[in-house]
Amino acid sequence: MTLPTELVSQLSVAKSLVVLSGAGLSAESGLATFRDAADAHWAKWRPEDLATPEAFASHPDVVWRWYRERRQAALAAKPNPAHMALAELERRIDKVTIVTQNVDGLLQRAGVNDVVEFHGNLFIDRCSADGADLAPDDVDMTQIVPRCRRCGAAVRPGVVWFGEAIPANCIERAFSESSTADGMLVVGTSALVAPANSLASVARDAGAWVAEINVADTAISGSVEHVLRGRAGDILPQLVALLPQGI
Ligand code: BV8
Repeated sequence: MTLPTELVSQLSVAKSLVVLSGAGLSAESGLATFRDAADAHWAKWRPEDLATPEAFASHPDVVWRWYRERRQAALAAKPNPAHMALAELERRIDKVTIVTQNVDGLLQRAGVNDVVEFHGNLFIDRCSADGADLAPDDVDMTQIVPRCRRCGAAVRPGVVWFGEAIPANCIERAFSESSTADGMLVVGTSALVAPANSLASVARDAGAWVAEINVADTAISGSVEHVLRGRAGDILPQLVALLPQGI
């Protein structure tokens, strides 16, 4: 697709950029999204059946089957050209804050150094009793519901479930960087989950330009400056390639 020359100019002179990403960023790595396809997670299950503390309390084995499946899929997946392009942007622009709703770790594997994991990380094992993140030696993975070797409590994945608070440091960084950035790229998110879905309006209200990269319309398409309709793995590398050398 032909990218707007204004966006290329804005990105070329940006001193600070925020990227908000969602499951669509990892779709080309083969990882299922949540809401936008026939094989999406929430097409098969209801969020409240799997991604809530109540679900974990009532059927931790079902929840863990889902997270073990997702851990395996994420480990087998590879960063795609969109992840690599974001790592290149981080190298080229003075200040880049990548806020992701994804929990798959693919941005870090693509070489991105500073990732704000707004919804946590799939690979963290957390004691459900005291909330401590556990080292592998402290986790008994032999049962479908892993146990904390220190206290025997059930172990949970270190992700943020519906009804749980976003980690305070992630909230603080994401909102403060969004309110001061020159621009924001919103990549591969349906923008349906709060409070992540308010970051684009925070940036826009503070005077930043906002560009959305998505294969389909979303809840925020009507309120961003640039709508780039296409796959992240195609558009992001193209955008990076158009930046002048030396930035
Ligand atoms: C909180 C767990 C308060 C981790 C997830 C009623 C109205 C409004 C809000 C609420 C409400 N009731 C409750 C709420 C709040 C709730 C919420 O927003 N609910 C929604 C569903 C209505 N939010 C919360 O509960 C949050 N916490 O508010 O706390 C609080 C404060 C203090 C104290 C206590 C509590 C917590 C939200 C986190 C929930 N956890 N997942 C995991 O297992 O992964 S959310 C889940 O959705 C994932 O994390 C995912 O990242 C996130 C967002 O989805 P997307 O990433 O956007 O994925 P989706 O499939 O939807 O879209 C994919 C997009 O990609 C599509 O647009 C598609 O077109 C596009 N695409 C596809 N392929 C490509 C592509 N784009 C580009 N290229 C491609 N190739």
